Amino acid sequence: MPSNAEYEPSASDIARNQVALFESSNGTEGNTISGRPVVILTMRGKRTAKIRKTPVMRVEDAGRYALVASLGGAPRHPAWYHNVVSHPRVTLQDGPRRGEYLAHEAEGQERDEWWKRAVEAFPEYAEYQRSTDRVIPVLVLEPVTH
Ligand code: F42
Repeated sequence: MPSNAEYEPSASDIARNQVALFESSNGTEGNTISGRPVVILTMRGKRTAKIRKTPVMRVEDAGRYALVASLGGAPRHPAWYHNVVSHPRVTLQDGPRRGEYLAHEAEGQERDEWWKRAVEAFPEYAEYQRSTDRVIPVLVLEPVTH
C-alpha cells in the first residue's frame, strides 16, 4: 500500500495509544488486550484516503487473518470496516512482521469457519454478537505475494 499519504491517528485514545506503543516497540509491547494477542491493521480511509491504523484481535490460520468488525457489539460497523471494504489492499503487522494482504468479506461456510476461530482467539466476540442485531462482519486477509 502506498505510504505517501498522510497518517491520521484514530479518534479512539485507546486504539491510538495502542498503535503507537505497538509500532514504537516493533510489536514487542502493546501487542495484547485482556491477555489476548493483538495485531495492527493499516489501511486507506474510505472518504479521506488518509492512512488509518487500528488494533484488532489476532485471528490467524495458515498465514491468513480475519478482521472481526465487532466494535464491542455496537449497533454500527466501525469506520475501519468501511475503509477496508473500499480499499481492500491493507498492511497488517503481527509482532515484528508486516505483510501486505487483500481483504474480502467472508460469507456462509467460510464465515462460519472464521467465526469459530475468532471466538477461540477472543471469546468476547460471542458476547458482542449476542448483544446486537447487527451481523458482525468478518473480513479475511489473503497474503499478497507480489
Ligand atoms: N475493534 C473491532 O472492531 N474489532 C477488534 O477485534 C478490535 C480489537 C481491539 C484491540 C485493541 C484495541 O485497543 C482496540 C480494539 N478494537 C477492536 C477497537 C478498534 O481499534 C477501534 O477503536 C474501534 O473499532 C472503532 O474504530 P473506528 O474505525 O470506528 O475508528 C474511530 C474510533 C475513528 O477513528 N473514527 C474517525 C473519526 O474521525 O470519527 C474516522 C476514522 C476513519 O477511518 N474515517 C474514514 C476516512 O476516510 O478516513 C471514513 C470512514 C467512513 O465510514 O466513511
